[in-house]
Amino acid sequence: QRDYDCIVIGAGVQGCFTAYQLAKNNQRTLLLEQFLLPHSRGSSHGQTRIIRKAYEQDFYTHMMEECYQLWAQLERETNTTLFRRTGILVKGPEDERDFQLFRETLQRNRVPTETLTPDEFARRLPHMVLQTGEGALIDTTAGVLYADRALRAAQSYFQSLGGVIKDGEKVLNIQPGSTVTVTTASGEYRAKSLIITAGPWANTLLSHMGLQLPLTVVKINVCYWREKVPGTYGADAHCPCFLQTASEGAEYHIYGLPSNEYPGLVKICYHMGSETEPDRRDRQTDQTDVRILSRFVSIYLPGLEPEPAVVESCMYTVTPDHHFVLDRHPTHKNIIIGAGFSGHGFKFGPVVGKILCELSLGKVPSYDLSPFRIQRFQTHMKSSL
Ligand code: PYC
Repeated sequence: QRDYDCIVIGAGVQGCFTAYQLAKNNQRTLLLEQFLLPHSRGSSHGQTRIIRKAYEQDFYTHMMEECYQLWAQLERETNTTLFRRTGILVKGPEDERDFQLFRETLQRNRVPTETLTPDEFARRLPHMVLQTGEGALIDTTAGVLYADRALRAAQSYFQSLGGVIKDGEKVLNIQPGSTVTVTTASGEYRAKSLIITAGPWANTLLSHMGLQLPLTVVKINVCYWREKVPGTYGADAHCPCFLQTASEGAEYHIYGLPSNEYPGLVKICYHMGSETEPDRRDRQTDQTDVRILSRFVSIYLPGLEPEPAVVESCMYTVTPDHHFVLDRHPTHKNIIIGAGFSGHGFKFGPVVGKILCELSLGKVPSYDLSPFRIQRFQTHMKSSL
């Protein structure tokens, strides 16, 4: 079959959930992926991600309300466990704006939160360090998402609704128009609308339509740290996920998850990396993020060896303000763009899919999309708007 209602390019988490939503809306949908599935070349691979309501901006906390419901819905539809509740510890210099923003958003939105005094912290989290002047909060709604399992679940449910996935098909050309034509090495496909959810390859695809967004692709060293005593930081030992706000020596956040996928190893990442080209990710060998993490681990997590035991790679596609792009192409209104998830988009997959589906069907979106509009970049991209 060559003719569809909608084609989605990119089968990462955002593309899979978009295709799933389109199929639920009775759209004949093709999901195209350049690599054979599953793969670890983009931004959606790996076994786990964090889900949390703790955010610096209300609009993300609001979107998370529905995200939790939609994750649970996919669990029921596919009879799969996708979420484990662990809570997330948010900690950092109490007088700094960054920490205060989290506290205020949690309070304003009445997210179930615990505030830990230094004594409570020492009792509850004896293997973590709270320095003088640091605050500590636990968003008790947070937890771990089983990421690769979630992608498989969304894909299989999409296929069970008649959706078509073609992997190993790189897009060579896009011809906009009232019918959009997408050319791959295997031929041409046509659809009434196109949705681009291509992660680090967003600008490569948008170049076919004369658009370039101010996106920076960075390589993230995903580091796993060995516990000196196995289980110390395990989910079974009630260790929460954690988020260290910007602190001395770390301009960006540091995130950690309790040991889970690799027994005895704790996943901790720095929320920024060094710029890379998506097809040359492994040529980027900068280790600045690993050095920042080593210092963090030796100060704050004394029960871990201070050098990573395993380092995997991932890419973030970062916008100047770290907010997503969820919008129509400025001139081709039947081309919808989901991009720039800036390393914090995975948990939003179900709601992003719903929004991109709504845009493609010409429905009024369920959320105020002003933080996510392309127009906000006008000063960055005068030439291509
Ligand atoms: O947004 O929760 C998050 C996150 C964790 C690791 C990277 N981003």
